[in-house]
Amino acid sequence: MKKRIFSGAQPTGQLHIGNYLGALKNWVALQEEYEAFYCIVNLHAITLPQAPATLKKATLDLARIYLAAGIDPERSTIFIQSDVPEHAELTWVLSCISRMGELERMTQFKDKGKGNTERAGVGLFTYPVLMASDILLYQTDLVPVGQDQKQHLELTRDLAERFNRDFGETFKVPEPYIPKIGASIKSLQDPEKKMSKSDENLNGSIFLLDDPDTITKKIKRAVTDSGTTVEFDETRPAISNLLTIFQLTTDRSPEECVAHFEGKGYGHFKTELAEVVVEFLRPFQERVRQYDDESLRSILSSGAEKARSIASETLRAVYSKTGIA
Ligand code: ATP
Ligand code: LTN
Repeated sequence: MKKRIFSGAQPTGQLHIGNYLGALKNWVALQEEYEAFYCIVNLHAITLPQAPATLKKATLDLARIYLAAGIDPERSTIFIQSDVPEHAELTWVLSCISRMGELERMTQFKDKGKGNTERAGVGLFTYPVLMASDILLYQTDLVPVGQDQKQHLELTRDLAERFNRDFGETFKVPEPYIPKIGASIKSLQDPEKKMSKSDENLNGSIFLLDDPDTITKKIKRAVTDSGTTVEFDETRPAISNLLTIFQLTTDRSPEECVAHFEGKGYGHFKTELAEVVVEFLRPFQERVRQYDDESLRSILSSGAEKARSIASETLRAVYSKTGIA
């Protein structure tokens, strides 16, 4: 039996190169070896306000992006979270064994709630419990995510262990898969912050669907550190971040990248990086246009059916162990 992986992204905003290098790229690579479930987490999306029509469109567009990135629907299951009602149902049960204190410690809640707990939505607070349900319903072995999701993964493991201890062995306790390089791509405008879909400064992110001109402008405008050499250097986070993007989009070793730019300055480096990123995204952008809504709907509907057959079995076990059914 193949081991199982589960991951998801929210249909909010536009996907950026950080989402791709930190997560999607690994989803594609891992589907060879694992039985994979890739979810479009629309229920997570509404933890912050979304315009209904925009959310609907973004949900289908994200399926298009999964496919264009190389997720093969013949091999992996792609589905929309709300098509499998078990996700919301298990969330209720798990929220009854979650503690206020542990959810209060989640840094994403503090960041996205902007520190104002009085006004933050309850859904934003319980967001990690829904994420734990996503993962645990599929008896997942491995969860490929970026660095920002590590804490949510730890909570998921704690909830699985607590439930197993209190009600008997029910859930597999999943492991995170966080890449060594690229797990936290930084904003081009502020290398102290991660590249984020919700960043108001659009110049900080290279979106997967940005046109060549926009990509080139954003890279040319990217902040750099003092110093002139193109090297990985912890004290120069801006250049290190750009070099990481170069490394991952050209599939070279760090040493090769540094050697390649020896004796060259920031200007030369940025010009070449822009060319590389444009060419890297070009075939992806061509593929995105290939999927019509009809074929997407058909892929998502078979995905939901497959997902549901597994999720319902886990939920049945949970209801039986807790005395609900
Ligand atoms: P936001 O960027 O607004 O914080 P998000 O992280 O909630 O959005 P999702 O689309 O749900 O965005 O994330 C999809 C995946 O991309 C997750 O696994 C997440 O860890 C990863 N990811 C997000 N930002 C980065 C980044 N800057 N570098 C590497 N991986 C990232
Ligand atoms: N919280 C994640 C998205 C997400 C997810 C999941 C990732 C929701 N459910 C289950 C992995 C497994 C984020 O990236 N913002």
